Amino acid sequence: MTTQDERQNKLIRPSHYITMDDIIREGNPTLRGVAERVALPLSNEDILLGEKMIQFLRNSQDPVMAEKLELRAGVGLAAPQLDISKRIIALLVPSEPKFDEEGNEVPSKEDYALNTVMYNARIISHSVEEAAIATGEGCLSVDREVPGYVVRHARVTIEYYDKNSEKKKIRLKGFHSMVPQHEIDHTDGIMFYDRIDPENPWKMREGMQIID
Ligand code: SB7
Ligand code: NI
Repeated sequence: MTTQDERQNKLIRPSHYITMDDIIREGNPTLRGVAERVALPLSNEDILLGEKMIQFLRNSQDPVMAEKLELRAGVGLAAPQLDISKRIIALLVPSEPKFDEEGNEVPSKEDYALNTVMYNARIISHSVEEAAIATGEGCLSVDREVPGYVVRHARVTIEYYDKNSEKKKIRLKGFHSMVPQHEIDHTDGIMFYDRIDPENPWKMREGMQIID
């Protein structure tokens, strides 16, 4: 038996890199629980866990590190996926690739549209308009493909606390709003496929924006 604190202490050891072995898979009841808000101001343990989660995402997007550690690429991670039932999410979304006059990609490493750990994040308002990613979604806790539009809000305003325990508000649209919605869902025990129409997974809904 290990307690949540013991698991968290293992994850935040200086020498530890989060890998796929630390990520729990569907079937584990923690993924279906509603996670607890974290205490404010943040504890050092919760700050360090956020840093480890961002480091995991950075490694997962680095071809060399990803191969070495056998990581699946990810743009987001939620603490419940680490069997830590706390409202902590990490987001690392690369910027749109830029191109020069000849159409060649301008390499812009370490350039992120979203690079944040959010504590106690909640959607305080959202559009009536819905949106879905054209190709559907996947999840690091789901080792199979589940096809279909994952119906979400097109635009959201999120309130959260940052790593300095400061209250922040951010408005997001497009793909940038899909990732935190996927992660906030994890803190509420919701899986992406809960938002796919079981009758007709690729059914186009009235007014739904398709993000490609
Ligand atoms: C597609 C992928 C993600 C979010 C939104 C659209 C993140 C996948 C990685 N995760 O499983 C994080 O929970
Ligand atoms: Ni996920």
